[in-house]
Amino acid sequence: MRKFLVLHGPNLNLLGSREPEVYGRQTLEEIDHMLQEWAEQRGCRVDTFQSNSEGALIDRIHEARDRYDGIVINPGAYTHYSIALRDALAAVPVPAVEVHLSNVHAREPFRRHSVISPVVRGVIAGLGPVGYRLALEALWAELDGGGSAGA
Ligand code: CA2
Repeated sequence: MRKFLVLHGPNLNLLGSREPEVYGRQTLEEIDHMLQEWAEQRGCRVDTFQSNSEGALIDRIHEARDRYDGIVINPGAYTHYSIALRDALAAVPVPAVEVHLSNVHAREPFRRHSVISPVVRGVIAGLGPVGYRLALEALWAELDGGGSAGA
């Protein structure tokens, strides 16, 4: 059975409670539920994990080696500066997709730069919660031999 790991970074546990104009009204629990429904339809497993701690996210990435077929990660604000998270993703040979709920390119200039993007298969930003599902679909297609546009 195919297995995917979805990682949610810092502050994403607050979803639904504040800044709905930026991040929407869905709670993280509702997003995770939507991903479980996707997993049921596909007959695969999706494990979800949220942490406000860089180290906890890195530990889960390390543990993903040989355990998961793909990783979907919204690194939250770590996107913009965590070399440690980037190194973990680069070190583990599991394909990963970076997801952002908001369109980071239409916001403050500091959000336009991601230190994570160079080490993942692709990036989805600005499409809200559906971005997570699209990321899983992309990883699924790659496992089916769909390949990716990158090198
Ligand atoms: O758009 C995204 O998904 C982000 O990764 C979200 C991060 C932000 O730092 C990135 O630049 C873009 C922040 C997540 C904070 O989530 C909140 C949710 C509700 C209320 C307050 C914060």
